[in-house]
Amino acid sequence: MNPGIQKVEALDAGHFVRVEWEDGSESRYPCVWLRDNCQCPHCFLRSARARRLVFEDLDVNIVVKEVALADRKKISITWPDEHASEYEAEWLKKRCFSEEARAEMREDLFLPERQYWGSDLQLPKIPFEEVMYNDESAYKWLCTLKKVGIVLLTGAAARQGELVKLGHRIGFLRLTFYGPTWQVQDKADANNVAYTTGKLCFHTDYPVLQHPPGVQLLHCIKQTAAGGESEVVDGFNVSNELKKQNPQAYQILSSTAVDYTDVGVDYCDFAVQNKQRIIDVDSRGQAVRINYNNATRDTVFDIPAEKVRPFYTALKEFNDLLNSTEHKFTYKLKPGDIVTFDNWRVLHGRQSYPSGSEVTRHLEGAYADWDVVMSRLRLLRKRVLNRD
Ligand code: OGA
Ligand code: NM2
Ligand code: ZN
Ligand code: ZN
Repeated sequence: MNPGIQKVEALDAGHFVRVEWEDGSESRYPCVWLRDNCQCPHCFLRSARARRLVFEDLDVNIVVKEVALADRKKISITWPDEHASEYEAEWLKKRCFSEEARAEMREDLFLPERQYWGSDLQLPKIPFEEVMYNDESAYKWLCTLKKVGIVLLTGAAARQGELVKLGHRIGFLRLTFYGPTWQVQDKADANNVAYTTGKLCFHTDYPVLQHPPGVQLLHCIKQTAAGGESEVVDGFNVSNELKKQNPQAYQILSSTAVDYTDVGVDYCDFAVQNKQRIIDVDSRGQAVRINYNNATRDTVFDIPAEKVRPFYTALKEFNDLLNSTEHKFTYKLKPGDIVTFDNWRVLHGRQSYPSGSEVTRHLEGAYADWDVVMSRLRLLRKRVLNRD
């Protein structure tokens, strides 16, 4: 685990430091980076684990004056102005610039692994109580949420307030115009189609926000006897499929900015507008976020008229794939169930159910941001695996 250093030397007229490890492998560190990341109390504030050095004071052409092996666990550098820096072997090893080392660090920090699924989904389930009181279970919950995109927590009380508790377990919930938590039930003069008894076709929540909520929590408090089934589909899996089957449709959906609108009153009054691509892709063309809610897609559509029908054709292709029996997974929430899912990846829907004078179905919902969820995941991992 703890690597030792065999040899250290300056290379390239002092612009690089080469470290030779005890196992014979080597790492090369650019000197500007080494100077920038000096860990001495003058350059680095330990209590904040942050850089004190201001960029104005960094010479981007700096070279080492002297580099030496302090012992097998540490190197020391003297800079031209006599400033002295020390770097520990383990610290250096983690920050090696090789392709493999960077990939390893990336995986460690961001857990990018995805497990794609379709109608064959084995819906992961964990008891709510375990997640609340056991760190290993909470860690498992968040890892699965990241990798698979959906986890069902079972056995919560069938009353309001459980999501607030879950929010405290993570850190905090995301406040939106619909309130800190919100009640999904049939409402008179509903300010959102979710608050009716109607069918909701596959959607992600809140694409009208510039930064849509990363994680959604839906707690079933009351469930109707007839109808009201839930549906989910892996949006990243379907996007990959669309890219293969219909690259032109994929191109259109990953490049067209769609207008979204949401106007009304709830937590406070609101008039929200935004533009989102339905399939958001990264620089390598991989889908990283689905932004699709047919209900809040604006009547305003800011694209040239001749591009409109091709857009609808592309969206129809995507929507058909979402609904294909091999991709979608259907289940029905029971009182006490809390479904937690990646709202950037998993599209969800519900079947309609009969309306009546009484409330026959009630879910409490809430959102969390991925920043908060991933932060908790890293801290739980540290505690559970006893690392760092
Ligand atoms: C929602 C929603 C699902 C359901 O409120 O956004 O998708 O089962 N609800 O009612
Ligand atoms: N609710 C469920 O995009 C949306 O309007 C999603 C949000 C009302 C909080 C629905
Ligand atoms: Zn320093
Ligand atoms: Zn929804």
